[in-house]
Amino acid sequence: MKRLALCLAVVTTLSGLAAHAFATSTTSAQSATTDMGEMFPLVNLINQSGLSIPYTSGMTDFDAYLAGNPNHSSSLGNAWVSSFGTTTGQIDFDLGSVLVVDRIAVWNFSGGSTFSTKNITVFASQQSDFSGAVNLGTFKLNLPPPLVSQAQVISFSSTNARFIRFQILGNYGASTSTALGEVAFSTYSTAQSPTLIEIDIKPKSDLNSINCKNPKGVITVAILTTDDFDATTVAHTTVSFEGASETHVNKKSGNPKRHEEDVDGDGDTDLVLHFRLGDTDLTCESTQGALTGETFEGQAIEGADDISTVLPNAAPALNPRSKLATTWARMKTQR
Ligand SMILES: [Ca+2]
Ligand SMILES: [Ca+2]
Ligand SMILES: [Ca+2]
Repeated sequence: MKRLALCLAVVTTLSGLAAHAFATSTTSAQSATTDMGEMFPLVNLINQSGLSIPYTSGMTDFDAYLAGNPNHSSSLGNAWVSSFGTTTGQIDFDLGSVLVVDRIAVWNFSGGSTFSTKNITVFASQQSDFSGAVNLGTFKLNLPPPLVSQAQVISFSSTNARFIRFQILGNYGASTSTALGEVAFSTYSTAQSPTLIEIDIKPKSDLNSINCKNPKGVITVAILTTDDFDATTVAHTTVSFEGASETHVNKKSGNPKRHEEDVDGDGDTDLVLHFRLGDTDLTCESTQGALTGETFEGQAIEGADDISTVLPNAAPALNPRSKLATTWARMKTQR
């Protein structure tokens, strides 16, 4: 168990580095809705209207784009302005698919006006009804100078989200309307950063010994539920263990069977899978088995555990003069 923890720690560090090594994209929401009305249309927030430099949504590097210092014009025709008399409420952005979001660039309304948005609380969810939403924090948007607004970047812990909500708490004093210029998201694909999960090869055994010469042998591997991860969210049909998929299939449908059980007896349900050695890429030299897959939400998962391969029929280490050793030697010559 200690070695497993160490191994996971190393993987975590590498993946942590990777998270900063690859670029994030500048992404526009595909659509947006608001309960605050539209004196000037909401689409002006997500269509790059009024930006001094265009970007290609989902492609342009976020940091490189902002380094070019793109600003937003003060023209009302490039902004969203809420209905007369409504100054607080919410805007929901739909990114079109679940992505990892780590920052948001906001260009406030820059008319030198009390319309400009002041405080917002930002929520992220994978569901359009914002069930299970994560509160990313409350942020104060700066009051831009009269002519143009610069991007203000809101940062938070990376989160998997398709929907982002701005809960608008107030503006810079106008009692008539609230306004914003443009919003763009810093995103990357969830496929680039698998969630590290804990697996247990041969549950109830710490040795995890595998007869590496028996291709028909079935290896049981459990995906454990922990404080951070619910194994029952894993789509078992997507799971691959060293290149093999679940060997127990429904004879009628041919679909892999799903087996949930509390294998470690800690009171929560784990997911148990079975792989035929001959279907895997494991060899007698292997020292570790790795498992990959996806949750029902499409989040990639990854975990590994140590194994010790054993050769079948290896002569037991016996005193060569013992009766058992003699019998063993005779049996071997007879085969
Ligand atoms: Ca705009
Ligand atoms: Ca084990
Ligand atoms: Ca359990």
